[in-house]
Amino acid sequence: MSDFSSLEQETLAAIDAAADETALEAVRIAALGKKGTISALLSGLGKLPPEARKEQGAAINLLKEKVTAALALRRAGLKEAALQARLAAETLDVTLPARVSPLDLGRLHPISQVTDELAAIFAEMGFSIAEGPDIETDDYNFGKLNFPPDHPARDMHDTFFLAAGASGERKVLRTHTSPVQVRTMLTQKPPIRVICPGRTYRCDSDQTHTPMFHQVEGLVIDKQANLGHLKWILQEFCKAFFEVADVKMRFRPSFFPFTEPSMEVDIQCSRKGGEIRFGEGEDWLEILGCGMVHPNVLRNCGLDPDVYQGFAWGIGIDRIAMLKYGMPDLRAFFEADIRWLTHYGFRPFDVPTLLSGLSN
Ligand code: 2NL
Repeated sequence: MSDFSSLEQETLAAIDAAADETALEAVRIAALGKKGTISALLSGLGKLPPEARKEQGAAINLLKEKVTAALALRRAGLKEAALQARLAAETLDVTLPARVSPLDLGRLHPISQVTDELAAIFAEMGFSIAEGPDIETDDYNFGKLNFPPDHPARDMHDTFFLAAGASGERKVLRTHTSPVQVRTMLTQKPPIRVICPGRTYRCDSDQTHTPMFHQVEGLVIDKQANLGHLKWILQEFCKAFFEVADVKMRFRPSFFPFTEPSMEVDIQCSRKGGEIRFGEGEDWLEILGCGMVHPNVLRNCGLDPDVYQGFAWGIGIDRIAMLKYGMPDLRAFFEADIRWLTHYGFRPFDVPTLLSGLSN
């Protein structure tokens, strides 16, 4: 009589050692598959004499039953272990606080916020927004705006000049947003009411100047546009922007090549304990420049100064943002420090409107 005990031991050991259902299936095929060890024994039975066949047949069948039972047991064990592992891995602690969404974490830069506030204020007064390229021609940035060829603002110290192109034309990084208004006058028929917010560049860097800064300029062109309208618009703007019921303003004569007359505007404020407040107090703070568009500028932009007149103004966005939101250091605006942005930034869905409030 043959002894199948070593085959039995090996097969049962392999069943025990199978780490997962795939490995177990391989063991099953090696023993009970068509070419498996036990199947081979069974198909060898036919060659034996009848007595031996009966005896061996019974022994092989017993082995087969043991192996089949061991396979079933191990398979059930592996299934249960896999289920337990999945349950452990997919456990969800419903008592944990909800994850903070990116919408709650993200912040708008104060410059974006203030630009949106300006858009809301001037949209209410019927202005549209115009934009233009940061890289401008010398003519749009200076020439059309009545800068004499030797004007100091064209000097290397203020203007970033780009290398001359094939035509010999030397472009500049715009030093103000006025070229956007030039483009507007050249392409649109009056009446014109636009504001032009955007980046501007001057080769200047210290505590209160950065080489890139932001400006918003406004332009109104019509047959009767006059200084009375300008004063009213700026008054309404200051009240809306600084969110105060009333504000005193002071217009001082000044000079810009592109306006005549030209004025600088101060607004009333109080300075107590290092804090600036608007709409109260006896101090003055300069916030913008303005004037009637120079007839040469109108002419340069295709408008007849005997038919049309207009006014314009320019404000530094960074500066009024610092004033309104009490940010003491201009340079922090451009340092991309997430702690600063978390402190001074604005929630993206708190869209400023005059109805819901600009800044709350
Ligand atoms: C300032 C002064 C100003 C303008 C900008 C302007 C534009 C055109 C024609 C006439 Cl196309 N004027 N813009 C006018 C007066 C002042 O800005 O100190 N800004 C910070």
